[in-house]
Amino acid sequence: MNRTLITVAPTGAEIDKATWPQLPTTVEELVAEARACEAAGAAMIHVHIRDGEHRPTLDLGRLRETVAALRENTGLIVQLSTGGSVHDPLADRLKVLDAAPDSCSITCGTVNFGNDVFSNPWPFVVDLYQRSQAAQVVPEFELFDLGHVATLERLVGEFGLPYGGKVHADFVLGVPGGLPATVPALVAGVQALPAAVTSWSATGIGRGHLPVLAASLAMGGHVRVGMEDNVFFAPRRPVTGSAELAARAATLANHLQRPAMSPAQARELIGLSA
Ligand code: KMH
Ligand code: ZN
Repeated sequence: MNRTLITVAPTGAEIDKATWPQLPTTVEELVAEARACEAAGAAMIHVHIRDGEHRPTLDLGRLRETVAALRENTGLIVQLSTGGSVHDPLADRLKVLDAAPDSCSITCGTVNFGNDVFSNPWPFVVDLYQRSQAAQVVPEFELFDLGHVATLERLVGEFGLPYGGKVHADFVLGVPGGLPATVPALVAGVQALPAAVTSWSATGIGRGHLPVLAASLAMGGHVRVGMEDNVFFAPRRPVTGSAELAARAATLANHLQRPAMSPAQARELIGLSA
């Protein structure tokens, strides 16, 4: 059966805990949210962590503790963000791999990020990619713009396949500065994907969340949901958490006869089964 990988991104680096108290920022809150999302149909978790004041951090000890807690309490594939926040130094972002996750995000280029810049210069992307190969961590290539698709093709062409032999990409649409969260933008991105890509998913930030979710499912893609990308379940109705977003994605996937895949099936999809 043609199944759907649901990835949940419950925290991110941009949403403020004071405004959104349902945002999971402690290890305990993250584990509870992860368990609820797994029960709802998620198979992978994209993780950003926060410090004791709920601010984004890349503290290695905290990252290791988080990976261990998620592995102990869930069956989810644990993907650590190497994107961090726009303020994180590149050197700290490289060190994320030392926390030995199953998977890591690799963003394939620099992009304006609202009033900030999310910096991913080519030499950094190459360094991070080669480190992921050496550390045997399966990357997910984050694509915010069409140029990132071209960079992904160059990366795999020059440096070979990722650890595990599969190429899984994720469109993050709707960041001010990148591709918009619209169906035509998703179609353009998917049409530009290099042949090396073996699976792709998509998420739309904010209002474009549902059109991107539905289009991705209809096009045979996979989906990412969660408070990193979307804090409203409907207009003027804040989410209670990421689990209801995962549940809605699973319901829609069922309707399209592409039910959610298990973590074991997702491992096979992205090259983690070996
Ligand atoms: N927080 C953004 C600046 C990733 O996780 O790899 C970067 C981001 C991408 O969220
Ligand atoms: Zn992220």
